Amino acid sequence: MHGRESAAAVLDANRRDGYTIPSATLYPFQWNWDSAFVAVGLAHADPAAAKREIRTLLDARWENGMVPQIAFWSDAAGYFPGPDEWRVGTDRTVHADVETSGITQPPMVVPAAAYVYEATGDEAFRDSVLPDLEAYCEWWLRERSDDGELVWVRHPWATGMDDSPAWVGPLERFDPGEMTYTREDRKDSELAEQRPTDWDYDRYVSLVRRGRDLDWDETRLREESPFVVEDVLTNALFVRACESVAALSADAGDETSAERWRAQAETTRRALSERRFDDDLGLFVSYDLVADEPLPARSIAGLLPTLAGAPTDAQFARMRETLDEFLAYEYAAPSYVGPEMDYDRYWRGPVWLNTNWLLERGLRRMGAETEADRIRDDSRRLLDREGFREYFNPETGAGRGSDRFSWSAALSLAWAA
Ligand code: 9YW
Repeated sequence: MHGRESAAAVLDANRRDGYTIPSATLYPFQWNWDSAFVAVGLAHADPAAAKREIRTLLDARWENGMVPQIAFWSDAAGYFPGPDEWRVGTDRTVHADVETSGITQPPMVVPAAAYVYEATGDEAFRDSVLPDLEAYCEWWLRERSDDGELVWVRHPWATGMDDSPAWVGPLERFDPGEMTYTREDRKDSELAEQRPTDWDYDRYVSLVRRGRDLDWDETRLREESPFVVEDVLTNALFVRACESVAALSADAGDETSAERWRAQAETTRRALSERRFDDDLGLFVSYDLVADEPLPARSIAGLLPTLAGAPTDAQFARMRETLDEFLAYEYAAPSYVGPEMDYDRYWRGPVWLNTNWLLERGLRRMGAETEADRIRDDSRRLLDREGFREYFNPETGAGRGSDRFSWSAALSLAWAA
């Protein structure tokens, strides 16, 4: 049985001082969008913990507005890549002195904070987080957009879908050279086949070292980084982030701000629809700003602009055919469908519950209730069968990656609600 009590027990065990680590065996610090999904799961079950989760993450926000991918609230000696590798220092954060990584993750924290506010109606919480959420959205536009419409990222880890086949093109373009380091995530040799390859990992580490060599200067990184990508999932969540800041601002009585963020959501939504839909593949595709070309791939990320209400009716009709390919598996929805699909390896095919949760919401927004129900039901079946695993084989349902994974436990609570 993997019911409410066991989900709560996993989250309690993974909880530290005001935040929840993704996995005790693998990721022992605070991760950005992991905390956002944890807060969603806790919004009804333990609202005080949900609010703290978001507040603690925002306490790691940089002065320029970026909310980092990792906040190293506890001693990170021996962890790779830890603060010595990122070399960010503690001067960049605005609320707390904490070491962080030098990249961000998809801005799920903004809609998650709005979700927690809707569940609790706690105006003090709203007023405490809104300035940070707005600063984060400002940062995306100021530092990460060439045109004020779509935003870009500069590391596969920042997409949350590290080894997605969509990133092979840009990663192939550069040679990381001889890389010396020890991977933390493959210490357990049984897991080696379920995690990114060394070819990928060398490039992740090389991009970290390039970032720190440029002292995380966004302007220079935009010019010099070999990986600068407009990721469709990040942009879909950016639309949701802008909509959320608009809703919170309106609720707080700031109609000027609300109007501004509503307009920005509309601008990014339209850009996604007009510029990032691939009619051959029948979904949205990311864009490589260095090579100036699209990155065609049947990644689940390409279905998630539904979250932003981005597809036109004609686009969504075409997407339904592609969606059928994702629903053709025993357990929907695989993270990737295509020639390099690998049922057991990370973001190359396994089902993940956070992307399922997002896809379910996206499909409901588009009125596709039957398909949305299927995603929810398959997620529940996986949880019943295997418990709170990190990801799952889409054909056999077998649990993969680490166990007692926080967002899997948290989202099981959301699905039980
Ligand atoms: C990293 C923590 C993170 C997730 C990502 C997943 C993996 C590696 O683990 O990334 O160091 O960020 O791809 O989505 O947030 O669970």
